[in-house]
Amino acid sequence: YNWKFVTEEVKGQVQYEYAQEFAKRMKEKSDGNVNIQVYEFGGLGSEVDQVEQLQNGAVQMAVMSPGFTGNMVKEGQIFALHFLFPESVKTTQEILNTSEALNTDLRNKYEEHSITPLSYWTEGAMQWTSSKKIEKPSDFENFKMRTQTSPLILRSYKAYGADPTPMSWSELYTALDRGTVEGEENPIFFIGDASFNEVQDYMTLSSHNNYVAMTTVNNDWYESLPDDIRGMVDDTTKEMQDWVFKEQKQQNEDWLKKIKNDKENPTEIVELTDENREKFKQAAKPVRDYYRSDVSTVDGKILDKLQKEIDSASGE
Ligand code: 6CS
Repeated sequence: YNWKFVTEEVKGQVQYEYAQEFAKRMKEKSDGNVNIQVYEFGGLGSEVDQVEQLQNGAVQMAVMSPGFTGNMVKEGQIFALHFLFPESVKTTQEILNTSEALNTDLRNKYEEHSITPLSYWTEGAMQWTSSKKIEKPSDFENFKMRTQTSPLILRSYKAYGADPTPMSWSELYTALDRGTVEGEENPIFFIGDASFNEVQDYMTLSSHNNYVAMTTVNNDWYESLPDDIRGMVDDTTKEMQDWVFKEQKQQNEDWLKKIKNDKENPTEIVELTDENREKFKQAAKPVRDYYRSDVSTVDGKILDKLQKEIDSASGE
């Protein structure tokens, strides 16, 4: 077997390292019969192009961010809602592992488009970087924010008064440098590894959302695999949940230190006060109603179910 596995990140970054480890484990399990070629981001086009390549079977496997599928799988925009998942990355990962709303209901929605999400995992809490200080919602007034392409992500920033622009991350460093956009959101490891801190002055430790990625496969291809091989894929996907949790944790911790100690490109770290965090939460709430009324195609049932799962996991 020769499979192609595409990621949205480059060597050293979490998604790429995940795919390499996945490939290594599959090769071992299959006594060398499964060879997975892992592709770094860039060679096969934009993140949105990669979604199409998985759908048409040009690649069999992909790490995909729901932030790039929102125009198609509307329900997947659940991950665009700020302050929905708990602040604890660990609890968030546990919910992603066990949630029926995501692993059954949302999976079905993706399968209607030939995409099977085998797992959901976090790459860490997201933070804001910016060229001016962001510490309360009004600081976002007319702020030019780069986002991924899902409309609900844009809406989340409009709720703070910002002026969001969707863009591939391949164009982001230059856009920040030139001031085409003034800020962006990402987990800390990504901010550091993509050097966004070089062209930004502030990093607000907002943890307003967790970055979620999916391990996806082309549905027809996956269904046509022999049972034993498909079983190996499923087992490996399960094992990798712990592996990737540790990987993102380590990378995010290391990069926070590096960014703090970078004398050449100093970044002011901004902490949110409880009061301002509450203001952001209040401003983000109407976006949840909007998801229920206008985005969701099943009357918000997936969100309702997920909300219950989140409440019980966070002990509420
Ligand atoms: O900001 C982005 O679009 C990119 N961020 C991460 C953490 N992974 C890939 C994605 O395309």
